[in-house]
Amino acid sequence: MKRIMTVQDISCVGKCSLTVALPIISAAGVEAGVLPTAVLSTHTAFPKFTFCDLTEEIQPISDTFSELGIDFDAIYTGYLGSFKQLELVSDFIDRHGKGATVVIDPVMADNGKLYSGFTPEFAASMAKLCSKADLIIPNITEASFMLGVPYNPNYDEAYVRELLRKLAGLGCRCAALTGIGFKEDEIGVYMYDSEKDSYYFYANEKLPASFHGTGDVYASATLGALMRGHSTENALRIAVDFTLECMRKTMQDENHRFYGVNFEEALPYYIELLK
Ligand code: PXL
Repeated sequence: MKRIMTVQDISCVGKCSLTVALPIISAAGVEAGVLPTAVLSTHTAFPKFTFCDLTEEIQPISDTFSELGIDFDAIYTGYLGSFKQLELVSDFIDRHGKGATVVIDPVMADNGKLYSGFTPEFAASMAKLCSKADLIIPNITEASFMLGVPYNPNYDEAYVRELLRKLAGLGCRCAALTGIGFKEDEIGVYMYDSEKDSYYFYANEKLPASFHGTGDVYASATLGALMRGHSTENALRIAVDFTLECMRKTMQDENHRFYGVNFEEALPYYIELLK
């Protein structure tokens, strides 16, 4: 069985980061190790939240893994809360990621705006971490902040390709932009593989709603599919279809909450997609 390590926060309620990554990666039949970077009462889109920083734990945990010879088939990073954490995670990848697939989801912004607590300087540092990745999965807002270019929601295909080449210029092997569509009713992913010098675009239906946590669902589902042996292209496609199904399930639930998606009800579909 493959074993991965995912580095991100625990938000106790809010269906994002680790509470999404763990069940999805487990459902893929992959052992999910976790390195929690912080404990929050909820994610930061709630009007009030607690934040317990776990930065001090990262180095001793990493040292202990080194002493025990524990390594991983993949390292997947999500929400990281500080410059110090970026440094420590970079070191963690160097020490424990030899031969591993490194997936970085530079969680920090959406819809043209940084999430609470993030700055453009942090985005520039996250861009440096991205040089270590086999695959990065930003949305177009995160990509724009990392590259220091204005957010342009009225993109065309040429613009997306240019942005992807610039992202690959950060040093990662593959860069994928999420939330991309060229028609009103489509949304999906556009990827550039710098080794093959090839592009891949896949979109499915765009629903008239948006939910928190779908980026984390998307990245986790991609990682699970990669670990199950799917190509980067197939993994990105499976994650689009699964995320859409999660949103459908949420919309069918008339009592759905305002945060998070009903990914739990779509896990059987994910397992089918992975076959
Ligand atoms: O879903 C991304 C995410 C993860 N973790 C925390 C967040 C967010 C988005 O706001 O606040 C703590």
